[in-house]
Amino acid sequence: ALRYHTGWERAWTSPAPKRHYDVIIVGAGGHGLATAYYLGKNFGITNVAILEKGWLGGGNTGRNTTIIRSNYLQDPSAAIYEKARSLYEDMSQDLNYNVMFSPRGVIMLAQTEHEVRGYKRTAHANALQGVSTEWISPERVKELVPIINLEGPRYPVLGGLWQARGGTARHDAVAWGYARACSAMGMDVIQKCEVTGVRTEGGRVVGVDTSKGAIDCDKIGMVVAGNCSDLSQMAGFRLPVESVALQALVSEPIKPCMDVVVMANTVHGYMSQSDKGEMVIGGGTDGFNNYTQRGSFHHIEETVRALVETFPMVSRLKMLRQWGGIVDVTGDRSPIISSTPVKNCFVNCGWGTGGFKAIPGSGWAMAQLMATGHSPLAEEFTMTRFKEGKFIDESVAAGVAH
Ligand code: FAD
Ligand code: PYC
Repeated sequence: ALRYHTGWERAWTSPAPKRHYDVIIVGAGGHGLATAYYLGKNFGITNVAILEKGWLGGGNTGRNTTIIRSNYLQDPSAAIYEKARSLYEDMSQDLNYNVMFSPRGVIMLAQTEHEVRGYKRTAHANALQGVSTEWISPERVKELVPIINLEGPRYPVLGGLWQARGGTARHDAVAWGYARACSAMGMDVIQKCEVTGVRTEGGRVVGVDTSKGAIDCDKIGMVVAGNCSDLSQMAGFRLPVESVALQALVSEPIKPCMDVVVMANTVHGYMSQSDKGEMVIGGGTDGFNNYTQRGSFHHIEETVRALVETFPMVSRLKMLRQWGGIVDVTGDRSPIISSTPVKNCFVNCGWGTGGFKAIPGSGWAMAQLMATGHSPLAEEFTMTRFKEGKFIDESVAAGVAH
């Protein structure tokens, strides 16, 4: 069908690297591209290269299950995730690129008394933070999700935390939309360009070594998710982050049967239906650190078992594809958006299992931090908080078992 479709205009250019840039962003995932975009849009900084070792969006950004919500507990988290969620609302217009944001609503099921208390507490916190969420009864859950089994052989559904303006977006389109906009501002998006070294002089960053040669720069932003420990080691400091595989799978496409996103964190599985009709399913992280973009097999069985319990119709579905990504997990399950011990070297990582929803807010804050040295949205997310004991504990809101 595409036979006669030749001569398409490229959405972004693929130039050879220049000798020098004002800013180098390492990693062309959603967070790196959004950082570059807001550097240009909000601060007029466009002499920027975004260096990507593989293909654009080929990391976790292109591997995630696209859930967007801002129902976190702590104030700094609610602020940045809600900023992100609100930027998703008009991202398609802003980028003039359809990212298919679908605010269809997200339910986090409560299946133990402990979860009931936890989610009611989150709903109260969200009310104070100006984030619109509500506690809903099992009957309301059933109205929203007719295919659900409220009884559950192990855990009955006792209610849920509902965010009506949460939802999903097309993950690749988010990366492609930002890349096109960056390229249109004159930035260089350079793929197949692996950063292999970070050069410093007198404690400040001066450039990077790459598979396409050395490139000088005034500032560098490391935005490489599961590879952040490697990058920080190149620059001479360590990050309190562990890298671990998280996986997902999709079923064969079926007729529309569920028009909200459901997360069942006690039995541990979550599910939504894609526009193609596939049921998009995910579970917990591997229990050991690794760099395989695959995930352990026993997790598939555990995840599907949890979903069969919650949605009995899943037992009759065939699964089509399974894949994994390497997520970068911190001790308090909150991200790091921070300056580092190396001057003019900044890091954005630690989004773990939940950074897709944060992409625009994170890019907004990181660009502000890199351009001005300070960002109100990022100020609590320093890498020094782990030494100072100022944790931002989001282990419940993360929703995915680590
Ligand atoms: P990435 O998209 O991984 O981008 C980093 C880039 O850096 C990569 O492209 C990589 O190739 C590049 N890179 C690495 N090292 C180098 C180097 N040396 N030189 C040059 N480039 C380099 N989040 C949600 O909010 N909702 C979800 O539903 C959700 N589901 C998930 C499901 C799965 C299976 C997985 C794996 C993750 C999920 N996440 C979810 C988490 C989310 O995907 C990530 O937090 C987010 O995509 C991170 O984006 P990023 O831009 O930081 O990283
Ligand atoms: O952060 O909402 C989330 C999420 C769901 C699945 C993986 N992460």
